[in-house]
Amino acid sequence: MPMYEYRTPTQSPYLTDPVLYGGQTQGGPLGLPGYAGGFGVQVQSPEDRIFGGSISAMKGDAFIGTSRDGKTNGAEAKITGASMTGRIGRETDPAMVSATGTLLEAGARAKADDKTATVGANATLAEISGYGQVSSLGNSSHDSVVGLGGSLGISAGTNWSAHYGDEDGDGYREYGFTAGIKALGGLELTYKSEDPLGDVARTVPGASWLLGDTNVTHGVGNAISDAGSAIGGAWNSLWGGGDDKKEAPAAAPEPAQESEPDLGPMP
Ligand SMILES: [Ca+2]
Repeated sequence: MPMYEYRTPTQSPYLTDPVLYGGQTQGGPLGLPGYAGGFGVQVQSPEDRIFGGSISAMKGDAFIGTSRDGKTNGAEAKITGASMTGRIGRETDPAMVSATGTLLEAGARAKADDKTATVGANATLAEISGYGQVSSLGNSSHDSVVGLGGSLGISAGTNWSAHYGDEDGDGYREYGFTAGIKALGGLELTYKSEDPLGDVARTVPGASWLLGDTNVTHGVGNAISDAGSAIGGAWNSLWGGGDDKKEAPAAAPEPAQESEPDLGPMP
């Protein structure tokens, strides 16, 4: 990946973005080639800390194809005058709250990585926003996350996301969405669940007791996968794979041998 980067030397565990970068990229879920470039400073705490946050100043980032870190495909352009975020709790903790202050920001995006796909655009002169979520991630095969965000300020925009990542790494993906819209203030709603079909079913009285710990979505997904395999297998045998052709001649002589003893006792 021929990428030019000027990075400020640091011994800190906090992630410091380079002052200037740019060049060709390759990667993401689709393995697309691309270009990325940017400037500015961002200091961000590691995501596994309970108390975290970030500070950005005079920061711009843009990519088309694949992002600089090689994890995202699509396109995004974003410029931030100044931004500061504080966070208590992590993504997989039972509760997480964050607060952000932003001055002069504009951005647009249509992108997807292995966990989330997002389209949206926003422009901000000055804004304060907050977000809170409760999560049962890491407890069962049908965990869910519900989040609510609000903002107030001279800003406008909308962002829509689809979620399909496995944040708690238990083998069950969390499917869901984030919908956000704002004009001089706004709201953002997040819902993610390892079992969205089961969540709907569990609203029926008594269904929760019947279903117990069953993940309905995973079962339906497996059924679709099994049906796909069966169709694939039938398709292969119709067109005769190498193994099927060997079996057919071996099976054919059997009825002929069986018919001879039948004819014997007749006369
Ligand atoms: Ca999961």
